[in-house]
Amino acid sequence: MALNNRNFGRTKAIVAFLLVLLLAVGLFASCRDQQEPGSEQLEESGISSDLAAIAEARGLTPDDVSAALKTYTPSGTHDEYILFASGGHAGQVYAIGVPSMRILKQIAVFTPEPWQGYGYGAKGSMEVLAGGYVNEDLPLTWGDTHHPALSETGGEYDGDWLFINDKANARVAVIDLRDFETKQIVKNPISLSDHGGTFSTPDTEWVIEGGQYAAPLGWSYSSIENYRDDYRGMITLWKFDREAGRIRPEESFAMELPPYWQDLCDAGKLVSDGWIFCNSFNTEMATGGVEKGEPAFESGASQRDMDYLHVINLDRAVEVAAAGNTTEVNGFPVISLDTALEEELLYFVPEPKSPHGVDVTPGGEYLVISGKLDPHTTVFSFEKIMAAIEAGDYEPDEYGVPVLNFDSVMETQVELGLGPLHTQFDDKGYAYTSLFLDSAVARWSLGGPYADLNDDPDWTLVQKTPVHYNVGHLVAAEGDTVSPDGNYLVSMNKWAVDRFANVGPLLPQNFQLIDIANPGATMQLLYDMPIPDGEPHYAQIIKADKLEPWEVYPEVGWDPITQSVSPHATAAGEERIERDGNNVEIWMTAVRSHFTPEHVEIRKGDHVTWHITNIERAYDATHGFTIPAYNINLSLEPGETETIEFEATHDGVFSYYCTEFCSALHLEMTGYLFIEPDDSQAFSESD
Ligand code: RUQ
Ligand code: CUA
Repeated sequence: MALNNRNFGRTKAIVAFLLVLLLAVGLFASCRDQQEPGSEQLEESGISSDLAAIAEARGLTPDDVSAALKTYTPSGTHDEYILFASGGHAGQVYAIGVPSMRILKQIAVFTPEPWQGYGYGAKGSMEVLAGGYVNEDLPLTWGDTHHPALSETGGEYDGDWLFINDKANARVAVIDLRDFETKQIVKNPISLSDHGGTFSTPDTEWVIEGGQYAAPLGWSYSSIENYRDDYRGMITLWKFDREAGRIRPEESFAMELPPYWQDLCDAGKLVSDGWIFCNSFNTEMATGGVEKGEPAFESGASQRDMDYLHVINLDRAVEVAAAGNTTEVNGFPVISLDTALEEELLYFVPEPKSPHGVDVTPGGEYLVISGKLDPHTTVFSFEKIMAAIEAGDYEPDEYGVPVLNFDSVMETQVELGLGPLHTQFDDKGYAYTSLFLDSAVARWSLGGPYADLNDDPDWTLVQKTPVHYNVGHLVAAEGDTVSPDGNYLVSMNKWAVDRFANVGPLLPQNFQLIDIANPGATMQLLYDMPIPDGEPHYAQIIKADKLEPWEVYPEVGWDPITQSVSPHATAAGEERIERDGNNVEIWMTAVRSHFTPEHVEIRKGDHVTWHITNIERAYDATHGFTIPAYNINLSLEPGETETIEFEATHDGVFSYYCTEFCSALHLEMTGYLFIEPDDSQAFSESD
């Protein structure tokens, strides 16, 4: 059979390729430190002169060739990991294969996206987007995505859900990893600004959204003169209902915090499960006004040597909220700062100096915090924090929040370099910290329970690798779980400068893949990947085999928002058009290569409700559907039913057609929408 022949041919090709690989890896391992093109060594060792010639012709060093061998992913083979990366102010999320660094999908989240039919008429997606509006009069068509969080079970990514925040408007989105589509956007009811989100608790009961720029809670107004009294920070805990696949705003709550600018958060895990950690900057409470001769925020917010890590007792906060010990802001339950103090929910730990990331070690024992203006990374001990709380080893700050004694809770400080930001972990007792000002990634060894996992001295910088340039976040494989994998690290660089061909003054971002598998070897830079979109903030990398997305929707007539069969599912032969006064309802099917019906006749002024079912069951047999002039474009994946609703405000003849090249007769997959004038005016005059 043809299939078997093809498989046999492929097996032969793979065997041959592996042989070449083995030879090449062995050869290049022996000349690892050579930086000059390696063709002579290649030929001396008697290996294929073809490969040597290619390397020479392309000017490749042995390191280059080994990087190519480690990342090359032959056609038809799949990546070991999937990276979910924020698309920054493009408002989207990227799914990227690792180690190939091939873009697999851009998932539309806060920004309408026509290929996926997201926000161009499909009713479900329009409602998802509208769910995140601050105000119906001010539709939002973008977001600033920062931190994607995979759902977890027992502290391990489970591959079911993905969450992400919108810093610009303080919103949180829920993406279903069965179909990689956004199902829900919730607007934060008390804040217009967030940053410390999203982070998942170890069993995804709660999705964390920490605030950023303090303001009066509930989107209200107060003059900047009243900053200390009226402006506040916040943290919001969104309850996630796994069965429904939705955040439950009615079971969620927030906590009022002092008007420091809360920054990154992380959930405790294992020994620290049930606690949340968020750092902050601008504990100076600088209020800006450089144009009035006041110190600019950048200097005003950088005066103090210490800012505050917020240590929040989540388990107890949940009880306090459940007991109704809250006040309502914009209809949303908020634990007031007074209540948080009475109930002993909130403590501060001094942290140097204008910190950015807070990262909890895999076992939950330590919190790693880097001060942007301090060359050290500071490690705090959860055990020592608990002991200091127990012993009452603290002094109140201006708002009465207990500030623990720094020396009592600090485990150690490790000098890493300039501008340390974020930290990730591997399976061999190392931490990896991004150094923004150095444009480097530092590998350093952990101590405590991690000490025996490697031979390096505890809490010590081991190695630095330059990256290009201005690294923000970095992400390691399964790096936020209780059992990181190591293997790969991606450095998410804000600047690309000279790394790619010049495409004009707006440059792509640069993701750099780094091999961290071998603790004895230097970290090896493997691949530069341009991201032609918003600034990369955070990402998470999951083992690909944990994801089980559908190939086609489970049944024909599937509504991807409810994830069940739509009441408007239409089978072949059931297509029809019904009129009730000015309301016209259409049930249409799509299959290669026609829509049924092909003529839709309505009148100007009609209200149109139009259901389309893709009745295909074949993998990848997606159809599109567009109506000119009405800003409508759908993507109908196999089995999917979509509904559009619009007012026929303009008459004319509109040829709707399939926007996915689905078949040889794709161009014929079309039809006419006739909108008859209510009088004899033509389309151009019908306004
Ligand atoms: S950010 S580059 Cu997480 Cu929003 Cu640090
Ligand atoms: Cu269906 Cu093209």
